Amino acid sequence: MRQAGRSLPEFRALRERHSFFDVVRSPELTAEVTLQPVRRLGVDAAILFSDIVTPLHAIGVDVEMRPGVGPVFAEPFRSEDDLDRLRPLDPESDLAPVLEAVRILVTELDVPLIGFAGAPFTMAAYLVEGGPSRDYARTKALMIGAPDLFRRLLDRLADLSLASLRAQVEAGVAAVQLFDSWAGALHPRHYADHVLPTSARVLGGLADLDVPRIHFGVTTGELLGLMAEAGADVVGVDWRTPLDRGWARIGDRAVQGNLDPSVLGAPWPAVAAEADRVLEAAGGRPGHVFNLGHGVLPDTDPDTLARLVDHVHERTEGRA
Ligand code: 1CP
Repeated sequence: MRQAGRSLPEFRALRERHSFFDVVRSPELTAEVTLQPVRRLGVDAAILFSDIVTPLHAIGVDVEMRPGVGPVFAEPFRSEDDLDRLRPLDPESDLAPVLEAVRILVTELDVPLIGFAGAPFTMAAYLVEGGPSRDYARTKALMIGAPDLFRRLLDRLADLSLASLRAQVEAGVAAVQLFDSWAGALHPRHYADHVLPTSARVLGGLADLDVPRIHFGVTTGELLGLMAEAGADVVGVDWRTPLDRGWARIGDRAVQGNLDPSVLGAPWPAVAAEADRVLEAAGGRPGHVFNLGHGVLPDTDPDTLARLVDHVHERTEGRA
């Protein structure tokens, strides 16, 4: 239930007083907004409040969080010279407030805390496009036209993600999620050749830490087998792929998903029926993490979210 906070009045009230990065730079505010959805909804885990561009912001890349849009970069990535702007991350100093927030949260939460980072491709897409995009045309043109430079860009971003995730685990998060949200824009061959190896390096670089690693992207139905090969313990499935079909592609790993966030706008009986269909597709097999197929939409009624959590708990009671 990522971005559950967006639907909560208490989150909106706080965001009226503080900018996005003001929250991220304050351990107390980060802890507060991370706790808000947990208090209201009764979910089984919390996700740290931050963003996939936080490590870039922390090393001095000029990025603004534009309301209703997302991350916008003042100087998009264009050439080899721009690699120099991506200096290595020193988590203990660059991410000090984030790590302090994790330390506060693990003492306050009675559910596990999930840390996260952006996967190299999705971060590269923001840097190259300069912000959100529909088609990722510049990113793909760079990938195909200058594969060596593209690989060097992804390698730098992989170093950032890996350093950030390792530091989050050391500070106390119980699981990590690697968001390759926009990988679904790629042809499977392009994903396999240009993207999978660097994502696999990030996931492999966490293997010694003994925390579950979740790997997620949107519109990835055709890529699920390859994403599983990248080495995570849990692979997320968005709602466009039936969960059982996605699971067959993923194989012998856990899955997370995959209720369409839009159904939460329907009357309750329809929401419950849709949630039941997801549970039926999982068939009671161990290793299903019930979740939405993507983030909570801002207009979602928080009471519907709370009711959904209760409903899934009732239906799965007694299961591991
Ligand atoms: O306060 C605000 O400005 C509201 C919007 C918002 C929020 C709440 C953004 C801008 N980021 C976040 C926090 C955030 N981002 C979390 C924290 C946990 C939570 O609130 O639930 C997480 C896990 C993310 C991760 C993230 N940011 C992803 C990966 C997950 C996914 O949804 O696929 C992506 C792609 C982003 C980029 C981003 N940041 C914000 C927006 C609106 C976007 C998407 C822009 C786009 O459409 O390209």
